[in-house]
Amino acid sequence: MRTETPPLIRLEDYRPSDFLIDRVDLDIRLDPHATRVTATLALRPNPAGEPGAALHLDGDDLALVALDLDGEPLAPEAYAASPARLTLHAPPRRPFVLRVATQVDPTANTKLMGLYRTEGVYCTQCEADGFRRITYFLDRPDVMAVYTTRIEAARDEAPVLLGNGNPVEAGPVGADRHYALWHDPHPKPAYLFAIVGGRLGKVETTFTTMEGRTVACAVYVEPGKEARAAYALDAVVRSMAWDETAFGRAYDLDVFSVVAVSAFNMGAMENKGLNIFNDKYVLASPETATDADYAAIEAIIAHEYFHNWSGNRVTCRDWFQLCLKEGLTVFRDQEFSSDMRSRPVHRIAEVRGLRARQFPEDAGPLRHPVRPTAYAEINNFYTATVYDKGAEIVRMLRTLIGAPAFRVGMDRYFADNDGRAATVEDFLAAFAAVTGRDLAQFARWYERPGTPRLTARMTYDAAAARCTLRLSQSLPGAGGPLVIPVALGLVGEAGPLTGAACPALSDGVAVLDRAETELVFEGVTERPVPSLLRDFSAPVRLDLDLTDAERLRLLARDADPFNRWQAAQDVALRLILDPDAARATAFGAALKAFLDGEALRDPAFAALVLALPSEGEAADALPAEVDPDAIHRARWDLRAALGRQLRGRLERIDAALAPEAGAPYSPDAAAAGRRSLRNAALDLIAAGDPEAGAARAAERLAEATNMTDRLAALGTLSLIPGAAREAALDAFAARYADEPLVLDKWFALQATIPEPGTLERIARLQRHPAFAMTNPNRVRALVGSFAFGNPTQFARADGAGFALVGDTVAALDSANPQVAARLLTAFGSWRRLEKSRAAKAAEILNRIKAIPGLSRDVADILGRTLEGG
Ligand code: B3K
Ligand code: ZN
Repeated sequence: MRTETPPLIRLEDYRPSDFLIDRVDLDIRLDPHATRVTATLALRPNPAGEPGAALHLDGDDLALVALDLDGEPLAPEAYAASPARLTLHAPPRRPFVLRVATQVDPTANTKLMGLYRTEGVYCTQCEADGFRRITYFLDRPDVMAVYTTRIEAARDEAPVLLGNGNPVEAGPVGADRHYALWHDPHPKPAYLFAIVGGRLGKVETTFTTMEGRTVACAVYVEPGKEARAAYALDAVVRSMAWDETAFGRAYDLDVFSVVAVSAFNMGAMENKGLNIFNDKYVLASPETATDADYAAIEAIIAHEYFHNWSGNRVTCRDWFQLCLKEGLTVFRDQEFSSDMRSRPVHRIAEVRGLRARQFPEDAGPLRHPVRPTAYAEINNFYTATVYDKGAEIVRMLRTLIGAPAFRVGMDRYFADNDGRAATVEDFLAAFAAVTGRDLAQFARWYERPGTPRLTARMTYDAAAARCTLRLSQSLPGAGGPLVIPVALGLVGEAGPLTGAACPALSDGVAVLDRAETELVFEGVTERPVPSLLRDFSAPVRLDLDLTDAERLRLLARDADPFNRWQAAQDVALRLILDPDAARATAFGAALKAFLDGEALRDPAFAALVLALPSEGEAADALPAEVDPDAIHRARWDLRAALGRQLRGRLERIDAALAPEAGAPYSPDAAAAGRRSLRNAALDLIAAGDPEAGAARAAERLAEATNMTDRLAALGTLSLIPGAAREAALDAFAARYADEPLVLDKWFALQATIPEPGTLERIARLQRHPAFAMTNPNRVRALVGSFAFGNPTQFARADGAGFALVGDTVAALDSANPQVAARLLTAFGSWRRLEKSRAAKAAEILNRIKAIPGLSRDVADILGRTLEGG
């Protein structure tokens, strides 16, 4: 048997379900190997469906144990059951009750979809199609039901029993078992179903909503780690308060729980009232988590909580509409983090993420529209395009109509669609209704794959004091021009030219909705530098022909912090792609002046200015024939030169930002910003002078009082081969031998060392007792970090890096296809590599393709990666 290309499901084929389910009563008797699930379903024909249709319930790997209809057993010829489907050939044409019993083995569930066990804790993951691995069901998001769930388990195995909604009752069952009954009054699709059972510690607090409801908020973690859940709980409360002020959204149940589990396929899941999290995004202490971990916990707690409205109360009609909940919810969590932290710094972080993940996706064989039109495996569409470009579309909409109208439109969207399974059209209709605008052309953003190019050319007429900006857009493929909001301004020698007037600008934003347009500024008294796409007002590639000196004027003088940062990035990127010592020195001089002026005023921002574009970004800027070694060398040389040139400044920063002895750690943005600049300084010093850098990093390791500083120092040291590095790595592993999440950092750091020896190191680490193929965090830390974060070694000329990742994909596929498929996406840019490396990548991809019985997940990614141009 050879793996076939899996069949496609198409948006244009959508039709309503022939049946609806109004109520679901579940009785779940937890047992490690034989969990019995009895589902009582109140069904009725859907008036919008086909009259007299057969009833097909979805299943996945299910075993039917019992079945009756309105209390009567069904004749064998009345139905057909397979692991993947339960069919009633001639169901009643009136409402009826179907009782279905199934049995599942949570311990044997390595796919981590449906009901499974991790470290003895029972938990579920149902999005996108995991509920059908628990019971036969109409497992599609437009079938929404009210759930009542009775969970029963052995008391010492699972003293804590949690379900969706509110707790109704609980009590003993015989001598050793007990039960809990949960009721969720809000109709929901099956993908939001969840239960948890286990031995768990908790931290809790209450939150009173603006509607006066008292909510019991709790975070459940492995017993003994309660103190590490405090930050997550605090983030829950801040999220609840923020959604009330920013969007007028109040929580709607008496209980809100977050549960951290050890083995989880992704970051977290927004199950109604019972969010289940990868423990990496819950557990934090100064000793075990970095500033970046704290920021990620805050953002993901907020993201899942915000889904309660954008996703749960208003859900998706079908999975093609995924961006309706994901893009919108990413936008909401970005706004939350910006309000909690520094807005410009956060915006830069968002755009770096977009460019690192979404731009390459949009330029490679896995490209797809924000709203895809066809899929073989929906779990492969939880992508940077759906999430992050989806969020950029919402942001552009706000820029176009203005923040006040945006808020009114959001209110309208929630009001009109509450309790419904909605579409992208429903979303846009709310904003069209409140603004009177026609958003049909704007909607193209959801349909057109690829990153548009925005080209800008300026002419200046000194005699007339007139400046003309010609803007044009291009995006291969049919479909007409997009609506691109371009925030912009003109910058003179001393700063923004406030006297320049352009009637086409409204609030500093021009709207480019044709192939090209011309903006004329009058009253321009000196030759300006245009500052375009301020705050990254649209997810496009900007082609703007400026000299280094002009860009450095923006760094020094622009009013827009994003474009100040962008200007330094642009100069650095050109220096990586086209090295030039004299220009590098001029760049260094500009950075000096920048640091002198304001490094200590906004350290977080200064750290971002000092961070050069990544090797991935440099590769992404090249049309083809990418040689990762050449990029690495050029970037490395530039860092070394800057490290030497800025040495004095960097030393001063290092001294000025040294923490006071005994000062307690705080994860807040200001403190994190100081650490990030001081650690960036250390890293650049080491780049310029590895010997001194190694000594200094070893010193820093010894005196570090928190994981942020310790890991940063270890990272600096990890790039300097020698005995000091190995000793430091060993000491770190010994110190954190009982801390899986910290050892993940240790795995990841070693996997990204850009040296040939890394391959051998990874082979050794795969045999380390803390490594386990059954835990996605371990696999992502070691092999994922290598595949996505070590471009020179992953794309080694001898193909050994590709082989390592390919072997892992092959070894993982039958146990956990979702994680295997995600890892395989690392090959997405293979065609753009120089020819011999591309040939090696193709060889490995074809080797995987020849494996019989590949999962649909891997076969789908593989097919598109090999076929797409
Ligand atoms: N909605 C989930 C992701 C589910 C992924 C399924 N393969 C988490 C989130 O985006 O909030
Ligand atoms: Zn989400």
